[in-house]
Amino acid sequence: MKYEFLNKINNPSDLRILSINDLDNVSDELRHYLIETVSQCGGHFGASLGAIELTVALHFSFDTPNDKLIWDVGHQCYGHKVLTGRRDELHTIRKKGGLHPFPSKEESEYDVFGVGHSSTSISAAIGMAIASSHKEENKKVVAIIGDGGLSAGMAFEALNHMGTLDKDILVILNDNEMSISPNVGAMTNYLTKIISSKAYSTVKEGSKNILKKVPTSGIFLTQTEKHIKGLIAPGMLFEEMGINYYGPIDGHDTRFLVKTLKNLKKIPGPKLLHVITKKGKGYLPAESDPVKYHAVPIFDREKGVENKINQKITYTKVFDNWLCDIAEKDPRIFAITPAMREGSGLVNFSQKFPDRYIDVGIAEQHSVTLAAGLACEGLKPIVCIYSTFLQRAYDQLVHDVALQKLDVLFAVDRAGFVGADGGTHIGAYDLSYLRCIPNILIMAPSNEEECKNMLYTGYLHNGPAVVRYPRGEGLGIKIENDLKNYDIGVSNKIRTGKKITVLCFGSVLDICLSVAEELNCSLIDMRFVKPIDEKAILDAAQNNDLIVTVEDNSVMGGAGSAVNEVLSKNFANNVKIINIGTLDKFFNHATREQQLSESGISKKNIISKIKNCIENNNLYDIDLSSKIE
Ligand SMILES: Cc1ncc(C[n+]2csc(CCOP(=O)(O)OP(=O)(O)O)c2C)c(N)n1
Repeated sequence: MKYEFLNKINNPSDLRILSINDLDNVSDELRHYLIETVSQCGGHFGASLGAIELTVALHFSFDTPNDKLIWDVGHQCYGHKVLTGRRDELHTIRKKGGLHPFPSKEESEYDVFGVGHSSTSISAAIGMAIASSHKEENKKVVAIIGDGGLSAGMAFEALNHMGTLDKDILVILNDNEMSISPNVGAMTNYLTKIISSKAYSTVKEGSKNILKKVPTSGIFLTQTEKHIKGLIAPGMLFEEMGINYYGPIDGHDTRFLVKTLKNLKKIPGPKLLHVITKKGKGYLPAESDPVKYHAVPIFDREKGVENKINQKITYTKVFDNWLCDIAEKDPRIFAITPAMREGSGLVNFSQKFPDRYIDVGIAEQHSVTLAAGLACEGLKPIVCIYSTFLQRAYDQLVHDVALQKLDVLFAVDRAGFVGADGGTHIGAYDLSYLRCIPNILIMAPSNEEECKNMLYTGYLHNGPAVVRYPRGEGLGIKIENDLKNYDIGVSNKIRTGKKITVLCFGSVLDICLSVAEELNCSLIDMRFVKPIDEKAILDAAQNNDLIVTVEDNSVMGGAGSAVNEVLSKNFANNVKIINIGTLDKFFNHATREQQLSESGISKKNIISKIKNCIENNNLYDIDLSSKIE
């Protein structure tokens, strides 16, 4: 396709000089461009395709970046990136040094709020609207949130606040009836009712006429508003909260979207425009399988995304298999997900045990306290959650689960570096934020067999237990049929060497092993972060000159810090210690390997640190030079 219009749009003002009659062409070209580019570079896909007309209409109707567009999650912002000067870089998205996966303040003045985690947009918009009014700037503020994003507590909290304000805020509810998987919850049912009611089809036509009549005077506006409201009784839920509800309207009709937005600009106060879109719009395979096309690898446009055959089993799959097996035997098991059925490996469980599968929507806080309630009644809840999203439920973890010593197992996926999703999704803090909570058992498997056994150990343990494992494939080792209940707080010595002991926490074992073999040092797979194997640490301190701790969690407060605490508590200050882990900075998108290496979690860096330590401290007469690159 020749991008006759798109090639001339280097920023939204180039779009705004076009005629409204050209906007359909712009949308068509933008859609084609996204399909062409993302099929060659991979990335989030379906949500951006569904939001194309909306994106074009928003930048056409508002004075961006002076007016603020705040995208929720930000996975639907590829079209926005293209229209705001990043067209030619789109193919670099999610790669090291390339465009950020989501809107990022450091990348563009059009990305007015950094995102990645969902349901923040309305709160941020309220903050900006209050600031705009305080500074008498009269900026328009628009939050664009999906029906999935709306299922989170934060979004409800923000609406609750917004309805009491006289601030000029527009929330666009981009409703495609999908989260990553089909959306859930009473609000979703309510929205579906609005869409499927007769009101939608009549309003679709009827509101066109109404909006044409919207006058500029406040008094008449109120009458018009009333007229619209009268037609669309279902939106009364928002109305009752003090938020003017408009819609539902067709989110793929660019011209009508523009007319509506331009009219809504004239209406003061908090407003919500309900826009109906189709996820994956314009690429048939994505329309018919939006779950698969939520995010895609590189694919052939003719054939679509082909199913990947993994050589090695992923940690997520280890969890999936273990969970289905154990649930077969134990009817008390419930699996809870905050809207991450696919990512957390729960598709099989949800099909085999639908009565014991709970998708709460994007509601991490609720998922944890819900589990606490189930545990109070003697059931065995398993909260299946990404490390980065567990951050949302911290107080629930402390106050509702740990304090009451409730029997909840946390299967924490995507711990450590996660690669292309970037800084917003890094799971490098969980060991630090979990370790300080009393009553909690924390395990970090170094391979897939250990992962299975730790899940089992956590399941048998009576109290809160966490197994945190990384994104992606394990080491490719054989997974035994039998389940082992590990001795709590006992490590596993992998290798005996001389003068140096490497203490490995979790999935960085292969790196640790290569270091230990190269330098002939001892290597311990610590297995438990809490309770930590104090005996093994003190033995290592007594018999070595140097201890090296390695983990894919923040050095600050992480597992290495736990080792330091054991040493200082026992006055074992004869031994030098090097803590390797993620650095005190946010990491951008890159491959997981690149992120590990950037943080110095690599064979080369660890060996060089060991060498420096030996030299600087005159530790002993050892010639490592021949072995160090
Ligand atoms: C706090 C949080 N939990 C989970 C996710 C993972 N996630 C990314 S997109 C998404 C679905 C969002 O659905 P919706 O807002 O309706 O947008 P759509 O993809 O349907 O356009 C989820 C659950 C997230 N980004 N943030």
